[in-house]
Amino acid sequence: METPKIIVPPLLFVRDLLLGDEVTKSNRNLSDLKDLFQDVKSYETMDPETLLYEVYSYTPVQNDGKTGALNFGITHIYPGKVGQEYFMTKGHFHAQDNRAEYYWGIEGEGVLILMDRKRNVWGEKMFSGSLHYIPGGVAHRVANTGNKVLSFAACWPSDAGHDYEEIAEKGFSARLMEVDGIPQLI
Ligand code: PAN
Ligand code: ZN
Repeated sequence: METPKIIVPPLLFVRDLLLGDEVTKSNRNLSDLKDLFQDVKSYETMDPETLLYEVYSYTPVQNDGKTGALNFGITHIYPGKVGQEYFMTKGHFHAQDNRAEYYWGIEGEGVLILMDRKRNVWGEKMFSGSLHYIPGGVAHRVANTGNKVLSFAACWPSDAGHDYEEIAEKGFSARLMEVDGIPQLI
């Protein structure tokens, strides 16, 4: 047996930041969500380089068919709208349909938009401390309904994979729009 040691973990989760040498970051601009917003005229008046969200991820095991590992990520969605539709993530099903996920709110305000395979849609409010269990077979997208950054964390199986195609083709069957100042799924 080796001498037992106590180490500083290689990952830090401080407020809305995920820090560590193996943390990767990806950005999504307005141009990455082309055709996902309803109001095409408003979309075309906006700078395609507008930053919508950034994702910090820790993926200790790559998706090489191994099961049992977990990924962790933090997403920051900036406030804003395209027409009356709130800035949101692309949204996806998991490629392995029975893989579930947890999301939890860190700061800011938003709505987690969920859609099952029968295209039934529902939403859950997100705020600091909200915890969301996303079952397998349920597509998930988050919209920022506030006027500051919405941050949330996520934990999902490393072999879940992301299937963006169905959402790119058919979208969700409801959109989160501001109507008379109130977020509504329509
Ligand atoms: C999250 C999402 C992240 C960005 O880590 O990937 O919030 O959303 P999109 O992937 O829909 O652009 C997750 O759900 N992982 O499975
Ligand atoms: Zn997911």
